[in-house]
Amino acid sequence: MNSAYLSMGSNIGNRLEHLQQAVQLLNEHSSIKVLQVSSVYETEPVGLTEQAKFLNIAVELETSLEATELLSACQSIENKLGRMRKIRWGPRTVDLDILLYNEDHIQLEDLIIPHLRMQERAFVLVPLIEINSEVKNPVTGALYRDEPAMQEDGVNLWKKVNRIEDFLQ
Ligand code: GSY
Repeated sequence: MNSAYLSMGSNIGNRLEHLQQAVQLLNEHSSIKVLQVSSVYETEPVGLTEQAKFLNIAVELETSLEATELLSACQSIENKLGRMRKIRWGPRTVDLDILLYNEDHIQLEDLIIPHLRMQERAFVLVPLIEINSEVKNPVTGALYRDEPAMQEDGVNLWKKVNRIEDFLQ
């Protein structure tokens, strides 16, 4: 069985509902089991700053899928939820990014793991550290909780989540 961490974000429409539906669809996949969901954080947009605030979460899962198969599963969930992303770095209905897959270092054209620049983004790190404070960059061995980006502003607790069941209801 493989272990993976995902980051999810939404800044269009009913942001919480999009994240809930994405987690539900992941969990309904016959080869994926969602183990943990972080609290929901409202975050200032990074990249294109003139857009609505995001809701972001991190998810831990186990899966028998290979990393590329997990990527396809994530993309099909994005498509099912009507992902709109007309502008690069711009608003999106829901975004599912694979952050870590086991301790693998993957460099394919469409899949880079650890996720590129994840260590520079508080909106990724804060939810991730909430579900596992010991998680390390598999390439450098550095603890993600020690990254300077963890100290940045712009990531605020929006909804505390203690159990997956609470998140999905
Ligand atoms: O990389 C994911 C999409 N995205 C986000 C996001 O999820 N949250 C915040 N706060 N800013 C973002 N900029 C982009 S692009």
